[in-house]
Amino acid sequence: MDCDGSHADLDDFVRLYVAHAILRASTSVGQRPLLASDLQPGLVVAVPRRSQRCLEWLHGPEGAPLRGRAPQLIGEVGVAGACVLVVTETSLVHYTKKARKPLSGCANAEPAESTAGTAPEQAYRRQDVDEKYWKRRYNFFSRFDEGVRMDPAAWFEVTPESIARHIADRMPYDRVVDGTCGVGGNAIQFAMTSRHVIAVDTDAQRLRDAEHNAKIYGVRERIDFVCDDFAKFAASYVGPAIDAVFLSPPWGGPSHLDSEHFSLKDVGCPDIVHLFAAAAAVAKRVVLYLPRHQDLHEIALLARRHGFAAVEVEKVFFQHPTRHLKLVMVHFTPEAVMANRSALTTQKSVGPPQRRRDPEQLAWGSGTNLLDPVPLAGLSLMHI
Ligand code: MGP
Repeated sequence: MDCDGSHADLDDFVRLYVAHAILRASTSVGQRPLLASDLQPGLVVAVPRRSQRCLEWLHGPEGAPLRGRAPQLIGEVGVAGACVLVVTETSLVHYTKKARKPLSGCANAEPAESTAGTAPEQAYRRQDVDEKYWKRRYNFFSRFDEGVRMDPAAWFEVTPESIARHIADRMPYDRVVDGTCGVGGNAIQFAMTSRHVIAVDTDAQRLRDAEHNAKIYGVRERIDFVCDDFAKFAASYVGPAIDAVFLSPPWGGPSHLDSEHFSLKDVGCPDIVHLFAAAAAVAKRVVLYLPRHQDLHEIALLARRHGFAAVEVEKVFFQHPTRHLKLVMVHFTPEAVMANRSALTTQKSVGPPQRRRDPEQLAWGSGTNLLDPVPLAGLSLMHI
């Protein structure tokens, strides 16, 4: 299988192995959400069933799932195609505490203007910030005390530095776009491993905060900040090829955990499906940062809609205070079909950034092609 985004061989594989699963799924009654917490590392074939209304929402009223084929409708319910989910687990042991001294590898770090935000409206009063998040401030930014700027949403939205580092380690490409930059937690780490980062956000103030934070980390010059809606940015993009797009959209705040599962439809603005479509149109790799209780059937639908026959669902765990699933990352990449048998479960220690990392050292190990499959570890609806 080549990695040019065409999944013809894998399509055959999927058809061969799951045709009867689709048949059985189409006749089974109802379907529970498919949650990462129910899945062990390995291969899972997701065969989602959805109502016509839901399929239209995901695919548009004309409906074009499965590359031009209409969903098989059984009454009002359609089987919208199968997708291989390569389930991996990463356990992060993170030592992102207060950084002790300036980064040794970032001699060009520009002095940030001052401490904790400088402008009076940016200065934090500890009592204004939820205690739970305040305690985690060095987890969010190990250099917090050097003047890192946050805003009210950033306290619950920003990607903790250890996770942002891990994501960047996995995406050491020439040109990476962070389509939902916020105050820069991810963009800064991408700039440590990629040659060029484009950080997009609709909020000009958040971008200014991100730029300020990037100066603290000494990576300002490797990031272009663009104030725009990501979908518009992607539609009009004319620059050099983008290797990967990272999207960490809003999930609706901390209350997203109140519901049993998270649907991409739970957030009206921005429309996550729309953002994803824009990203998939401009890059062959898209990585989505999603809540731990995301319904993965929707991910299967999205993948099939955009021609990805396989995606990697990475369950990210924190080890402290007890091991718990923090979130899921979904890698829609041609490399997702390359399952490295020995790396489905990874434990990784992540400390504060020392220096810009060498992209050559970071390429994610490629492994066994799914066309030489390992025994299937599980299935959303039934074992095959
Ligand atoms: P969480 O799911 O709200 O759990 O956030 P919490 O309370 O940190 O869980 P605990 O059990 O570990 O205490 C987990 C991580 O998800 C956060 O650190 C953020 O990086 C990210 N996150 C949380 N929210 C609410 C959002 C969001 O709305 N958008 C994005 N992009 N990320 C979020």
